[in-house]
Amino acid sequence: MTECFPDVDQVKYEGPDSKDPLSFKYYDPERSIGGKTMEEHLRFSVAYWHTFTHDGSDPFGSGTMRRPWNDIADPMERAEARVDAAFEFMEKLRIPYFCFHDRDIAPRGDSLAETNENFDAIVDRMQTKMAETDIDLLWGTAQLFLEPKYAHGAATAPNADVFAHAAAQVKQAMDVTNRLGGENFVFWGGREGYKTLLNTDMDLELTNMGRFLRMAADYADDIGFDGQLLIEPKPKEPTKHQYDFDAAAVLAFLRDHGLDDRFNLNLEANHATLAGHTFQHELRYARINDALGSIDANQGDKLLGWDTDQFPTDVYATTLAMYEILENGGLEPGGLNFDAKLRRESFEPVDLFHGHIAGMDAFARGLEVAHEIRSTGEFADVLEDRYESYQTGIGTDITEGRTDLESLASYALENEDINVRSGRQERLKALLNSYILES
Ligand code: XUL
Ligand code: CO
Repeated sequence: MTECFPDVDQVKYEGPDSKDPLSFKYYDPERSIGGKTMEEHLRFSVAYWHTFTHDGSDPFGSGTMRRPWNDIADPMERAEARVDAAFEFMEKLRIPYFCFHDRDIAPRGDSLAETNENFDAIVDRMQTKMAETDIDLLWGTAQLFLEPKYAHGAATAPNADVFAHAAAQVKQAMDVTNRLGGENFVFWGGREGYKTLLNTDMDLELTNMGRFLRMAADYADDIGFDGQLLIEPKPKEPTKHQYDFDAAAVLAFLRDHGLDDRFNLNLEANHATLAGHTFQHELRYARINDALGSIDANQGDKLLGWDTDQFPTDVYATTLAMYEILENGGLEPGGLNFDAKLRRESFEPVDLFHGHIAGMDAFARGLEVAHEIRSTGEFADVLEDRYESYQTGIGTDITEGRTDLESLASYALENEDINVRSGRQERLKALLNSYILES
């Protein structure tokens, strides 16, 4: 078959001085940092839906993306051509992973049985391509939000037939993910939320979501799927209030339903900002709760309040994200999936390369800087100093559980000469800048 990207050769590392826009300036897959190669640290993945399926349409205009493989009239032939385009693209960028929703890769049929057949046939083609290349599946997921039947949700829908249909879809998507050796399976609660509480039985909906996830985890065990199960938080869009609001809300939900041992979190940068958090906040919250599973890498726009899913280019943010990932001991079996799409004005196929190269370089540079910050230990020392009072005396009495309000009140009466120190925020931000700009 003819190439889909004939004007692009293998993209290689050429270093920061290269003037070739189709080269990596910072991402050098082979380079070792702290005992692992960049490729092993970063575990980059392409999002099939944004990169190969999305046409660039928005609520104000139709598709703009020039995608030769999507011009084929027959839906199955189009889906096959898309697989070929995807593998050519990933090989040219040397991206080791991809992620998909069941409905991104194959067309719906006239019945669920026919849809499942289409899905299996396209998966066969993917399986062949995966065997011929070094490309693996980071995660699969079921698309439980596009069809009209999911207007009120899937697992939290008011209609039990919808709940059953969603279960059938998850079963099939999990079978396929398992067949392809997928390393994770993701649940993003597309329409699991509400628009108005006036028509919503929140208690039943949340309990049903717990039941649904329990059945999914049991099914994963039944079929011997040993990948990681992940929930992806998002506070709003498409619903006004999504149940999986943020990392804290999802962890509370999982604990409430006894599911916290089975699920970790897939955290997305733009979802964090929609929730009013930094990406670093979400990563930190998950990390300290041993629940940081994987990442959907992108960024929002400070001037727009929605999920713009832009390619991540903010090195400040990627540095802080990589700091959390390194502190977490890495992401494996998770990875760094570019859940990012081109602006609809960037419609040429080559823009797909520019977007991914920009994101890969931003994370590679973030990795370098974060590693340097950890090696010098300057920021770790700041924390140690700041919390020093918990290392001795009354501090260890508190942390080791030897105090109560009465003993603390007696202590406070005798110790009113309290030494409160400056937080030195501005100094620390300048220090971080010096690592980003100079290390
Ligand atoms: C939606 C989103 C999804 C999930 C997978 O905002 O991020 O694409 O990543 O369903
Ligand atoms: Co996502």
